[in-house]
Amino acid sequence: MIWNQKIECMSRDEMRDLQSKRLVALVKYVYDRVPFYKKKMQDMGIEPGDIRSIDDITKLPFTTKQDLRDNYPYGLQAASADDIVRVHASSGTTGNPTIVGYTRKDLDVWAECVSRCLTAANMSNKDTFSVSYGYGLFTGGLGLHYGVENIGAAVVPTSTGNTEKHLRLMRDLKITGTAATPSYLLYLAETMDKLGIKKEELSLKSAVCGAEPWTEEMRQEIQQRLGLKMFNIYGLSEVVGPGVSYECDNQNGSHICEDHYFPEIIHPNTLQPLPVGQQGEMVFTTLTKEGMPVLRYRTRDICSLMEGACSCGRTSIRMSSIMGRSDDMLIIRGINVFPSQIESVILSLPEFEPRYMIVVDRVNNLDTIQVQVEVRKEFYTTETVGELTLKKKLASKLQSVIAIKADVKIMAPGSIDRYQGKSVRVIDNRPIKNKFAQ
Ligand code: DLL
Repeated sequence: MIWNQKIECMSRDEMRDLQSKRLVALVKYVYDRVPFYKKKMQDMGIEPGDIRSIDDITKLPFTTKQDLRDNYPYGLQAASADDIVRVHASSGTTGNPTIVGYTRKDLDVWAECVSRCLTAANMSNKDTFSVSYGYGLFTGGLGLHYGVENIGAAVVPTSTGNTEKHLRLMRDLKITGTAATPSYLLYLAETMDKLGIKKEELSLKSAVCGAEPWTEEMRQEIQQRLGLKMFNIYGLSEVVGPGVSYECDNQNGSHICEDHYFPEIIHPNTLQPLPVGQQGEMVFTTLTKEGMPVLRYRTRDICSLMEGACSCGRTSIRMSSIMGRSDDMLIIRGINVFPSQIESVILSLPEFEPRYMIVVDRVNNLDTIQVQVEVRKEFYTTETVGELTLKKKLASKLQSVIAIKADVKIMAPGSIDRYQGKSVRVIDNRPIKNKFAQ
């Protein structure tokens, strides 16, 4: 089934024309409304008239997460405040979070893209669908929610946590589809084993998974354990949220909603565009966004583009799965964590040395994070009570900043490896590293 036959199966030439028309309008729109882009373009010696087709996109400036932070909160917003109807925010590092405002039309486009994804995952108005992404500033929960309603399926907004209740609802409401991080689905499978619930007691057909990288091995295991088919959904809050691209029944690359989000692959160091098929950093331009459009936003996600019609009938360009990230952001259970956030917490407490090691692992299919940190001599104690107090203090402060629970391991003074050159602060033992090996 295809949600929007006209767009999803459009000829390549027609799509190029549509993208060109939209890019020309977008560039004029941001030049007139966002001083940041006007200045960037002026500095590069270009003006809106120089952009005549989608092929001119490489003349335009890039946008980075840092640009969004530097212009916190609304510096890159193009629509007037009166027209903004929703605001999401992505996790901040030590600095400002990134704020994204949406107009009514932006929300409609978002629901349209998520509808394409859900339809590709064989969901329709006959289905009951639970959304296990967090509802809140994170775009996962509400992003999926309105897509499910838009296709006429019944949405069950379970959100995160409360897995036993979710399982009971899955069984009793005959839920046929769910959206979750892959690691949550594995956790769900484990909980079923613990409670003695068999997959045959559930009616699950499809799962729409994203927000973190996952392997084919993980897909096979989840599909087998839950008796469903797993479909990738990709997206990022700065561009819109989930629904930038999605998998079809062929599970061979994710179809990009390229009438709204124009993809390019660049070399992360030289910033030069790379040919289709080559691996590099994904860059998106939001062709139709009103609230906070972005020109050539550097996602830091490493993947490649795949051309050629898919046997599902869709003609849109596809992207491979994400191989890693070109920066050092860790994604732990779908939540973005920056080592710098952890460092700043450690540095804010007088009891600790700025010597630490972050160990990320996957235990029983769930991401874990351990922060090993050296205690200053004057605070060091081998007494259990004293150690526990230190542990608790750091753990609770960390949780309030990174929004997930970290296991704190108190280390004796001088016990963490010292490095002469660049220090190693993160050990990621998971099967997929979220870091681009440069
Ligand atoms: O994670 C939006 C989302 C929610 C996507 C629910 C899919 C499902 P952010 O919190 O801004 O937004 O994080 C965006 O997460 O740049 C990727 O590194 C990673 N990511 C998102 N989807 C996938 C995926 C949401 N399907 C960052 N595969 C992105 C691999 C993904 N990584």
